[in-house]
Amino acid sequence: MTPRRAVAGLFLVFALASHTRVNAQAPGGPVEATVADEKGKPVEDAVVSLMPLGTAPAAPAPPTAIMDQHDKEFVPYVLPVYLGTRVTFPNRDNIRHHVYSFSSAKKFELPLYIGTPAAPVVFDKPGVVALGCNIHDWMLAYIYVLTTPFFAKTAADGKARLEGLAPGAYEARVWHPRLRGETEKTGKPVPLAAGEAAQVSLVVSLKSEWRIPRRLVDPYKGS
Ligand SMILES: [Cu+2]
Repeated sequence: MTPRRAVAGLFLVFALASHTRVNAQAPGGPVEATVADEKGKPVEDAVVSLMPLGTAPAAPAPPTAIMDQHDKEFVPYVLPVYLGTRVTFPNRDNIRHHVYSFSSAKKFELPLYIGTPAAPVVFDKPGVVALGCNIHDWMLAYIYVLTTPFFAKTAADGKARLEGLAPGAYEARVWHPRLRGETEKTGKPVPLAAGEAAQVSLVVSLKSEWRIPRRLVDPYKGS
């Protein structure tokens, strides 16, 4: 074999080896999730998560997320985050807000401020954190802290899409601010094969809406 052929042969072996390796790591999914209520109406702002049933995935580096305050509302209404996420609370209004939570998953307070508080708030306990503002009673939002990095929030059509998953066995769960019952009991198995999409439909029972209508308490908001 000439040296040139040997080099070409080596390259081919290397290319085949790396190709095989890529195949072995081909991701599963995407997973298309649909959330509806008992009447079949799509549910927006539901958090669909996938709990790995086998070996736990490598934990990602502590992520960051943003909970805005804009036009005297929290944006978004529901913010799902992975355990350990650092969340900043920028105030985009030219008036002051006073953000607080009494939830056991994270009790904290950001006293009256304008702009962005210097230190983010770290969400290091799983569960539901209900946010409020001391000045504006109607301001309400939720940070939902998950123990899995695989989650997505449903849009107005009740659909959420999860990507970048390793093949394996998962359990799909759903959470919503008005969910009746426990998220742990919403579980549905989702087997995920390499390179194959999967679908999961989740039906939830929701409590009725209890938010204070802003127009009743905000003198500056049109009737
Ligand atoms: Cu406020």
